[in-house]
Formats: sequence, C-alpha cells, structure tokens
Amino acid sequence: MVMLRFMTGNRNKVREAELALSQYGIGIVMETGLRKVEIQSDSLEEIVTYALRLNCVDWLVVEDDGLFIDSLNGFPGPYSEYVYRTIGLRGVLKLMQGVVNRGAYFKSVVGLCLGGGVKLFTGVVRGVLSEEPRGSGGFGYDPIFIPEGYGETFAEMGVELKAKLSHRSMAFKRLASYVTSLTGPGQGA
Ligand code: ITT
Repeated sequence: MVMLRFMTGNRNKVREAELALSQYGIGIVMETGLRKVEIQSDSLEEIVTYALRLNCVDWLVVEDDGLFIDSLNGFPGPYSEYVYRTIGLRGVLKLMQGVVNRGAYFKSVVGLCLGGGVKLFTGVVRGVLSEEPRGSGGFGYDPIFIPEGYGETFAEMGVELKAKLSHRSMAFKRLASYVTSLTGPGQGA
C-alpha cells in the first residue's frame, strides 16, 4: 500500500486527508522528522513547491491553504494563518460588518514529491461567511465558513461530512486518482 508522509504540524489536516484517501487504499502518516519551511508568497503553489524542494523524497506531501474572501479581493488568502493568529475570527468578521456580499472560498494546494519532481493538486470549495462563529468542530476558520448548498458551518458538521465537501478532500482525491493511475488501485508502489 502507498503510504504518504504528510509534512505538517496540524493533526486535523492529517485526519481529514486520511478520510479523503481511505476509499483509494492510500495511507497517510504525519511526518514529524522534517521541518516545513514556509516562504512568504502570494501563491500557495509557490509556498508548497518551495517547502517540498528542500526535502524531495518520494511520497512526501505538503499542503497549504487559504481562505479567499470575495469582497476583500481575496484577503487573507496565503496569509490566512497569520491573520488567524493576529486578528482571529472576530477580527475577520469585523472587517465584514455590513458587507452584503459574504462569498468566500477555501483553496488547498497539495504537493507530492515523486521521482525528484513535485506534482501539485488543487481543491476549492465555495461558500459564505456566517455572521457569528458557530460550532466547535474542525479548526481555523471552520466556525465562520458555510459551504455552498448547506446551512451549517464546517465547525457544526461532523468531520466526515466536512471531509466529503472540503477543498482539502478535493485536492487529496485528485492526488489519489493520480497515484492510482501510476500504481493501480490499492497497490503499493
Ligand atoms: P501546516 O503545518 O501544514 O502549515 P497550518 O495549520 O499552518 O498547517 P496552513 O498554513 O496551510 O495550515 O493554513 C492556513 C490557514 O488556513 C490556517 O490559519 C488554518 O487554520 C486555515 N485553514 C486551513 N485549512 C482550513 C480548513 O479546512 N478549515 C478552516 N481553516 C483552515
């Protein structure tokens, strides 16, 4: 069985990736022995590619995400982690006070190292920002993001449903299809 090594400090990401990959017979473990170097860039693709090129060993995976808010021209995007740590959910909602267009999307870029090269996979989920943080599940911006077609925030729905709908799930499923096309379903490399 293919076993991916996910270079991340975020266990929630590993759990969600695991759920997305389970139907493909691809495993994933948290890689704690390598340090993820994050450059500052307006491009998630660049951040992921740089982090992987420093340690490009087979089956190593890195993911970077951002929340892109329509009425703020895509802010905070690749700076989502910094904004979360500084002004937090309350600060973001304050920026959105009185704003009618609450549309936003999450984007995930997952990079895979294989044969010395980096392959990228992208996932996007559109939705709207809630007026107030709601729910206790998930992490990060989950309490204020309501995916399109649903009434609950990601933090209100269980991890299984989030894993079906999310940007992360879409990117990891695309990776899984690629890996399956190389190795065959559920087989090792
Ligand atoms: P790494 O160690 O993998 O970098 P991280 O938690 O720092 O993990 P990112 O830099 O990729 O993750 O994420 C940028 C920000 O976006 C960060 O503040 C997260 O909380 C938030 N974020 C990412 N995915 C999310 C999701 O599925 N739901 C809610 N917030 C998310």
